[in-house]
Amino acid sequence: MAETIRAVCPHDCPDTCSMLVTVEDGRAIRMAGDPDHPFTRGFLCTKVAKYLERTYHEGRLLYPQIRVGAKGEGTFRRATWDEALSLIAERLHGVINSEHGPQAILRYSYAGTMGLIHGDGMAERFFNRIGASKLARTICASAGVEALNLTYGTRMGTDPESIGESKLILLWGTNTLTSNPHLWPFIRKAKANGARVICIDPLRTRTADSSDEHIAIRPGTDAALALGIAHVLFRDGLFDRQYLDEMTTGWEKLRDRALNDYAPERVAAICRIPVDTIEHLATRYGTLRPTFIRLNYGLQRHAGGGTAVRAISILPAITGAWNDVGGGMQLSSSGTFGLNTAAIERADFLPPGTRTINMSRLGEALLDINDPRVKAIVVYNSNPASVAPDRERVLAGFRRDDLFTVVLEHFQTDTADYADVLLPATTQLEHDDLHKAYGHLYVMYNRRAIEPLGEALPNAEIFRRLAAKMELDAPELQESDETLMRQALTGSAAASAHITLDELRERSYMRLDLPTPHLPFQRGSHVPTPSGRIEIDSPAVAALGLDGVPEYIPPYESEERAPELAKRFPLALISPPAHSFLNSTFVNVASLRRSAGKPTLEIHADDARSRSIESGQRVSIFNDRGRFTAEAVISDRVRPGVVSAPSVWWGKLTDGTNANQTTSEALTDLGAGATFYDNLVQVSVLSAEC
Ligand SMILES: Nc1nc2c(c(=O)[nH]1)N[C@H]1C(S)=C(S)[C@@H](COP(=O)(O)OP(=O)(O)OC[C@H]3O[C@@H](n4cnc5c(=O)[nH]c(N)nc54)[C@H](O)[C@@H]3O)O[C@H]1N2
Ligand SMILES: Nc1nc2c(c(=O)[nH]1)N[C@H]1C(S)=C(S)[C@@H](COP(=O)(O)OP(=O)(O)OC[C@H]3O[C@@H](n4cnc5c(=O)[nH]c(N)nc54)[C@H](O)[C@@H]3O)O[C@H]1N2
Ligand code: SF4
Ligand SMILES: [Mo]
Repeated sequence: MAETIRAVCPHDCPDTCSMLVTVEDGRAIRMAGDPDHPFTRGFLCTKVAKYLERTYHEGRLLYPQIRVGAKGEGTFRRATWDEALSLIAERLHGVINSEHGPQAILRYSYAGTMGLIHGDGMAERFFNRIGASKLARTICASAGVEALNLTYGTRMGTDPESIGESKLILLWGTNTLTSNPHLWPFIRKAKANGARVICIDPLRTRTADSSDEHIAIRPGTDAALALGIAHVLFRDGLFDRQYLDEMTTGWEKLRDRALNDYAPERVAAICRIPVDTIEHLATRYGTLRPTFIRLNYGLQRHAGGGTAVRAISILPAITGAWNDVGGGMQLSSSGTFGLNTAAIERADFLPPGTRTINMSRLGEALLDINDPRVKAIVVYNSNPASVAPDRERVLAGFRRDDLFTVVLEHFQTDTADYADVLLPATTQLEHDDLHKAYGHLYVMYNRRAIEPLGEALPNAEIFRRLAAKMELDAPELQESDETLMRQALTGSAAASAHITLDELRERSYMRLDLPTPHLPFQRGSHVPTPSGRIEIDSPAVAALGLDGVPEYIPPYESEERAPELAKRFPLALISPPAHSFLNSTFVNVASLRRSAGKPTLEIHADDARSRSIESGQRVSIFNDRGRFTAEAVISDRVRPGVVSAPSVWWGKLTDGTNANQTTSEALTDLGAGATFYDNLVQVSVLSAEC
């Protein structure tokens, strides 16, 4: 007897799809996008269409294991849960009771699942209770998050379901068809209504191919382009003075800066695009209505990434685009939800003064920090040995003999190879969870579809059992998933106050209680900043030592800031998400690895010629931090001076290397985020090297 269950895609993706899982005799046999969900609209992406291949993959971890070989070698013996948890309890107690103390334990996680319970839910509660070092989760979005928080007081944007009304759509630093595909039907609707779609991206992505125009900007220069657009808007009187006066602070300062310093000629030189392109773009932006900007996280992975997001996010305030249905801007809808995640995570358990470690500097954390030295690391929902920057240092850290490493995983990833204890976790089909989204406005319930495979356990259950094994007496560490869900839905903000767990379970997803469409910054709206306005001039930004009004900040690794480095390593490497992978997830799924092919480096013919590189040759891509290898693809999809290596490959499934051998631990201007795409390299033919 087949049964259909509604689940939620757990991945770090703005679309948070509703999935229909068909189960027969206890086995999931089919998965499809939910046709009834207003954002999912009946389809899943290339990757998650293979979720069953991943779930029933022969490499699934099915029982706890304890390391027997050298670190990194990946040889383990089977253990019982009791033995594995006893060992972890003993080792963590050992650290807590040593001179190092509990802060020598580091939690390390990101978004393997975005579920509120099995994501950072119960795990945070556990680590707060034992007083482990906090983790600043900066590896993806923190520059943009901080930029929006500082400028708008929250992360809210245009209702994505309304953008079919738009007449001009800027896809800015987003490969929408790859990384946010469920927005595309709405873009298509706008196109059918005559909208013009312009993609701003150094790479000619499949999204650029499907747009009306592609502006191949030089990486890391978007703030200059935004200020150039502002220049034209102010110069030509294309601004909404009433909106600026009522809703913003400091717009005159921005106007003066844009008019004085960001003439299209100068911006053209910074961004290496034609002056006309800037003029046309700005004139269209100032004269068409409604205008919508889809901004995604790609452009903030640079030195000035936070300021770039601030500069772009201010454009709809200049033209008053926020007043229009289908107008405005969206980076993340996550601040709209207001669920009570604090009640799950219990930061109040944490001893005052506990230090924070930045996850984007894991190499530094494991190798250089001594006050106290990290003696134990517990990794879950993340694969740092593949995805964290400056991989050579990360791996050197994991190799430390005096480091005790626990990894909770589905598979034996690059990181799992370094585990002392490796624990099998359930997938989304094997547990219940509660989800918000960052690209739409629905709260969702993931219902378990099948029994856990082998001895796998959900993250929250693993931490409950570990707490019991460690004899931690707090009853909160034994609360059930259901209790945690009810806590998250109690005391939440007005938009989700109507949602009860019982109704949500029955309906599977519920829209936030907001008008349709939701116009978050329409004139007259309350803006949750200290001034109650959109802070174009931000005292909080100034307090960080930056300019209070956005100003172009060149990449760390650029001719402007590091001319000597730029001579030795003249190519800007972008290592963007591959279409068939989700960060490093799915790399071990055979069908998806087949469609990804092999690690490639796209390089422009001019750059290839001067290095005697031919298509199909193996090349070495390197800088002072490290090197990786890939197959050269000569392509006009990259501009001269830019190379692209779709990522994130597992080192162990290639020649042991990936693009993060070259990326750096440097941090963004706002939000202390990772700067994956602020990365200069040189490329040479591999055979010539050896
Ligand atoms: N298929 C697939 N989908 C994914 C993911 C995945 O790995 N695979 N990852 C998920 C996650 S975790 C995230 S954070 C999102 C990321 O999705 P996006 O936010 O879309 O981010 P990226 O793909 O990192 O970058 C988007 C585009 O920005 C461009 N870019 C790089 N530097 C610059 C710049 O300086 N200026 C401009 N204008 N553009 C620039 C890149 O070339 C890239 O095409 O996608 C999610 N969705
Ligand atoms: N060079 C380069 N590096 C990048 C990026 C890039 O564009 N270029 N992108 C960056 C970005 S945007 C991000 S968000 C990070 C992503 O970094 P991560 O969040 O580490 O993402 P993944 O690589 O998808 O690894 C998630 C892991 O969690 C595991 N997992 C999934 N669900 C569960 C669960 O329920 N329990 C447990 N215990 N484990 C689970 C999966 O099997 C997977 O191995 O990578 C960053 N690294
Ligand atoms: S990864 Fe994104 S697009 Fe794919 S199914 Fe999940 S939420 Fe939908
Ligand atoms: Mo991300």
